[in-house]
Amino acid sequence: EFAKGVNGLDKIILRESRGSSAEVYLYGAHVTSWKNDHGEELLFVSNKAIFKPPKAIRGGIPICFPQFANHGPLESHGFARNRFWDVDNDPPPFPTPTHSKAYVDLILRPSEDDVKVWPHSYEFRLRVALGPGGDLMLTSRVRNTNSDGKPFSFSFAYHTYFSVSDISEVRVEGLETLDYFDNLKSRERFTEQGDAITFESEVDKIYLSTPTKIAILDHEKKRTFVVRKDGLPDAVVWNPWDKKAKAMADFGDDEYKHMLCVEAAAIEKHITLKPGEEWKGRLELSAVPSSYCSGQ
Ligand code: TA6
Repeated sequence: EFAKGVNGLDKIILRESRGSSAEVYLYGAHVTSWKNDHGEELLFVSNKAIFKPPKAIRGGIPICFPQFANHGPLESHGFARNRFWDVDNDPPPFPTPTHSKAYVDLILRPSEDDVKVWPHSYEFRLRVALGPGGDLMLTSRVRNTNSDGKPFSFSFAYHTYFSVSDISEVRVEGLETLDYFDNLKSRERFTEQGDAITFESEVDKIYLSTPTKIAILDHEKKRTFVVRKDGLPDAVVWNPWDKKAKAMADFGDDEYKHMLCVEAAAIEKHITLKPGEEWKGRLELSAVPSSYCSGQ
């Protein structure tokens, strides 16, 4: 169903029969809400988020494309997150059907101005779907439609902001012993040691070639988020902590305690598409009550 969001921006509300829901803004194809069947919000959106172009919405699931962060000449995280997408009424079929009635298809094509900063022709299709159990599924399909025979390369991330009760009680499992780039140490390459990842200061790391499943355990809420990804080898973990929080105009000073970004991404190895080729990147999120033996 269509609705008006903050500042009159168009959004689409998805509702699943058991009660879960999600909201997607056409601005950025940005998921700003994902609620379980108890109506509890599972994504973090800042109280100070600015819902006004060209600023990207702080929270939810920004789409980083065709560039991650400032790893290139484009604006931070590329431009997909601050463009107006269209509803795609007739998307090409998926090889496997979406087992859901609650979904929407969006499409982004380059404008004349976009071509000046990134001189390529493409179709970027995003399907956002709610599964019967309330899982949130995002499928991105990027096709090279260049008519000049040229390939293009890009990096990508689903920059997901999870809502957590207390960051100091959170741990992330599935990234132990992996190599990562530390953005706080001039992107040096390190290897993670020891146990699950916990948080006591700013973190901004790109884990490389990760497993397809990562878990975020929120002890206080007794909730585990399970992130499943496909076509996205890397995973970014980010929490700005207190100093960086204060430096961001669209983020509350204490909000870092209640969020964690775990981002399914393709960063280290860029994706290259020849004309006519298509890439697919899938993210599946579920939120389950933690049992005593979770993580074992
Ligand atoms: O994904 C982590 C990161 O690249 C951080 O370095 C951080 O600054 C953040 O994303 C947010 O970027 P933004 O452009 O949305 O302020």
